[in-house]
Amino acid sequence: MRELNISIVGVPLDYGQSRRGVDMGPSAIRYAGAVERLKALGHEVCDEGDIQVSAVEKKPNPAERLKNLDEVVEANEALAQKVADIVKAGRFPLVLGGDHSIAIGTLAGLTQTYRNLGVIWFDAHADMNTAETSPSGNIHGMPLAVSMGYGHERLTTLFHNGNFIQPENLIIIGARSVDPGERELIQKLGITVFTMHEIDKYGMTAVMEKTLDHLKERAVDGVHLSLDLDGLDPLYTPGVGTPVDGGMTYRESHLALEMLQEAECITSAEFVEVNPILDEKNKTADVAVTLMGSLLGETLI
Ligand code: Z70
Ligand code: MN
Ligand code: MN
Ligand code: MN
Repeated sequence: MRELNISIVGVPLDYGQSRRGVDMGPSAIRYAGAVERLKALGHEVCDEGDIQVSAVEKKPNPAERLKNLDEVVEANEALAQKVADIVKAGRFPLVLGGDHSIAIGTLAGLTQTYRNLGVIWFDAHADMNTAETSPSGNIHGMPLAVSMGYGHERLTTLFHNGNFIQPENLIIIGARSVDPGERELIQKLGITVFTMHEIDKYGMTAVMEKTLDHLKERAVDGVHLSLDLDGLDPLYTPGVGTPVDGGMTYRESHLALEMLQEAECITSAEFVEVNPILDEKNKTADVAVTLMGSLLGETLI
């Protein structure tokens, strides 16, 4: 097993969507024992605390197409800088959300070093809307489009060197709720998506083998795992803002992350959308921490 120097960064941001509470995700994940679990595996772990998020609770402005754009941009700029510094220090960034809009900052930070980054996106959703296609105005439904250069200028310019994620380097796993505009962009860019259909049909083992083969062919210089807890079935992770039935099981998701561990390819990760207010006894944060264990070296024997 690789022994890593891990830097944990919390992002208590809930402005990328409409339900409050996901800002408490980083606390819930820490409470579930993330640091202790990773240390027990032999990693050196530094909890670098939280990115500061504006605490102003303003009234929603219906004229605003993208909800809380200022707050989301501000937090993501700080996060991008932090992640870039962690990578430059030779450490492994482990980001705790917060809603999925924080992937904009994480990826903007990573791409300051990685020139051909691979991205594995576990999610019930495609998160590939733009301001024009979004049915909700929620920025957490947009980070993948932004990371490839599509979307509001204030979000895409976070990637200030223009080093966007290549569509060929992106793999979505677990999708089952995709909007019409997202489907169009997926087809236009030829994104690899393993929906629940492919997982059911081929099995998770084959899906992960295809994922790993694909990234190898692309000769990526790093692989980021972005894991939205709503990718799992709400039976296992009820504490998410947008639960969608028919998701990955506990066992499938653990198997997937164990296969990533065996391949020793992951260079950064984030766990997002844990909402303790909607959860049952911190179950979703507990699952997030057991998944971190599988990703970062735990074996059954
Ligand atoms: C929808 C939108 C979304 C997460 C919901 C939902 C997006 N496609 N993402 N929950 N994590 O509003 O854009
Ligand atoms: Mn809040
Ligand atoms: Mn998501
Ligand atoms: Mn989602």
